[in-house]
Amino acid sequence: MIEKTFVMVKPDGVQRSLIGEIVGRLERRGLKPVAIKMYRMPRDLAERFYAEHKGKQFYDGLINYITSGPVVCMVWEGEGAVAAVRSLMGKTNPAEAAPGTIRGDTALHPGKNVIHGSDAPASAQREINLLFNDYEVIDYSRIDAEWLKE
Ligand code: D4T
Repeated sequence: MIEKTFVMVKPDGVQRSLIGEIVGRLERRGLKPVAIKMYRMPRDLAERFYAEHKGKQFYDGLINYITSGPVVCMVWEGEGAVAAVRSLMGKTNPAEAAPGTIRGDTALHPGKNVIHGSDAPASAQREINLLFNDYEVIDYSRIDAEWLKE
């Protein structure tokens, strides 16, 4: 099924010049970008974004980190896009992420793990709605569409 998923290059990814690397890997997989913007997350939005983690031991650090600098917010579309991005990202703890994954190749610590990607279609929709207006998510077809499906 064609899905949309929310992807964010976190502040460490921006500071470490990994935006191009990450966008390149998603493009190469065959996913299509339908929204991209650089953004500085205000604290109240970060708290809504990570509401499910409130009360956990890493929560305060997580909110400080995600608001500490610009992030790149994106929506990517494609067949099974949610799972495709999760597999490209690798495990949350980069120490356990497989080599070849974004985290496995670029990160060392779960508190600085470079990228976020939605974990299910429902959370993707929630996150897209938090970060984008309808008119910022573009509906278009790309010339390679026929070559990405059977
Ligand atoms: P995100 O949501 O950032 O894509 O990460 P994941 O989906 O892979 O992981 P998550 O929701 O379980 O965790 C959210 C966020 O919290 C940070 N974190 C997590 C941390 O700093 N220490 C920890 O022990 C855990 C579990 C990393 C990602």
